[in-house]
Amino acid sequence: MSVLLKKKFNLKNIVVGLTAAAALGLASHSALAKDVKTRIVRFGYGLADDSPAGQATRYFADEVKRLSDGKINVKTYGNGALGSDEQMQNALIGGSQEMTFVSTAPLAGMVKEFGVFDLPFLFDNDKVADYVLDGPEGKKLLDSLTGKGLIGLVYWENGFRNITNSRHEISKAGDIKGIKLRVMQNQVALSVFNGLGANAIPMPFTELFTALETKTIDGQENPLSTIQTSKFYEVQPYLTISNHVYTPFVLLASKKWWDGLSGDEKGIIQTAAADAQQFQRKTSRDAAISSLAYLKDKGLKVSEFSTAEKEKIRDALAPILADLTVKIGEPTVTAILAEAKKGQDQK
Ligand code: TK8
Repeated sequence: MSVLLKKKFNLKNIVVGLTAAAALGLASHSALAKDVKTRIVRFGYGLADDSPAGQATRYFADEVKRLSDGKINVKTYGNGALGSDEQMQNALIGGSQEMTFVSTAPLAGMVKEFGVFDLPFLFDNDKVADYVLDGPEGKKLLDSLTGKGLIGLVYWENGFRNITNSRHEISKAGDIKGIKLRVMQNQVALSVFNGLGANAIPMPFTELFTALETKTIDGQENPLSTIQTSKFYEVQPYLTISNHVYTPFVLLASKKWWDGLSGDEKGIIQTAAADAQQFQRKTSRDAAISSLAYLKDKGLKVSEFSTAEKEKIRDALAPILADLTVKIGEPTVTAILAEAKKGQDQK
């Protein structure tokens, strides 16, 4: 072999070696994993393990493990094993749990402005939701949690909500009248559904399946993937595609815990959180489609609110909107609506 050929050969080897290292993420994590201790992170959540957000939690855990050279071990506990959203929020504040994702609705008990997301028909589609949440107003809300002992890392997606019940078909806004409907625990959700004539009952998600099964309540509302993975379809024969509210999830860390992390460790958690956000949103959106097919296949009677019925809902809520705006905080409602409008105009 000539010297020239030999050189080429060696160079090729080096290039192959470097590519392999990059593919394994070696280049990136050695840079990130400078000041990293061996740690266990307890990550609890309310949904089922196979829900899109449950899958994303394991994706997040794997990313953290990879970026920390196996030093940070995120242990995941699904199905509300560590408690309801509210209980976990409090556990994070107290420092007895490190991480969770919760719906924005129960966060409104702490920062009332999060109630804005329980206003019906705020976002027209998921692109608008992403635009608003990832923009300055979404960030402002996340930052408002710091003073309460929580670090709001990023938004994940719970999704557009749809109504199920065991009483009768709901195809018109008026059909909601008298339905004992479980709602998420805040004033806005409660007022909205009572405003539509339901008998709204606030209840933690962890108690929901049993309450539906025993017919303590008639119905509930959640994204299709939750109706599938939390098995509500087993006890709820009627489904209404209403898409009335888009609920975000907030990926949270305990501030008590966070303040004790090194900069490198915080960087690892933030990088993994952002990567998992991409995965989670895609998984959630794919699931919304596959879950509808699944639920139809299970024999649910599916109805849909027409545009005219959605208009009726808007009209029915008009008289309480001013009061709700005060409850949430007028500047936030105005700012989020303006952002949603901008997001809508963005092509
Ligand atoms: C899961 C809840 C759930 C939410 C609800 O813990 O409470 O209905 O939609 O996803 O956060």
